[in-house]
Amino acid sequence: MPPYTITYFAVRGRCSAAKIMLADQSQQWTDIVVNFEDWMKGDLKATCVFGQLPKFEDGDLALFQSNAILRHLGRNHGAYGKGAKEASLIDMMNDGVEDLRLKYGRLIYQEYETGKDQYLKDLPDHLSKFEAVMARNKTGFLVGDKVSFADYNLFDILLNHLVLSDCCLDSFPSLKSFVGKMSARPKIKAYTDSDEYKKQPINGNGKQ
Ligand code: GTS
Repeated sequence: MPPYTITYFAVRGRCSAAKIMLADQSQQWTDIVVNFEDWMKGDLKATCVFGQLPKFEDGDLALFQSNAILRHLGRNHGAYGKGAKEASLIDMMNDGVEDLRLKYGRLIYQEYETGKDQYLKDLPDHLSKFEAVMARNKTGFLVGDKVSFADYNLFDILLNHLVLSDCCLDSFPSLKSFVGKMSARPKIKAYTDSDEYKKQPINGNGKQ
């Protein structure tokens, strides 16, 4: 039995970064896929701490909140920096990814038809912050010289943005190189090439 279980809807959504991380760290997990009709019955929702998925189980530990899940995996698999300072910087960068993910989610779920042009105009300003950190660090990772959970999270949200606009990284050489190198990591490539990954839509409303 794999040690981890992930309960979520049939989308990549907020689980994709964790799954990419698990694949890259040679970990296995069991997926429990919840369909919307079952979710609407409310029984599972009532058991979720914040009434939402994803739910992540590591043995008898049940976790909610996708970023708490990433942090847990960072601790379990040595992807949380070397020492307290790096860990704090990784937290900071992951919070920056969360800010971008929230903006992306607002576009996808609330403003896709009316807000896409403006979103793409504003995007370089957001990406430039990550570009600066990545360029300054020079290791190909956000913090330190080893991949962290924040890198997997950034990688995942950048993949979503490349679907939104395939040229969005053209002015950001460090981010473009980061995505190229992360995509080429053999276990990530095997996972993102898999039917399991490809068959799932990025978002629940089919917009991307
Ligand atoms: N902050 C939470 C996290 O990061 O895990 C947000 C979780 C969340 O928004 N879950 C949505 C949900 O459960 C699904 S998704 O947005 O991740 O696709 N929605 C159903 C509901 O009843 O709220």
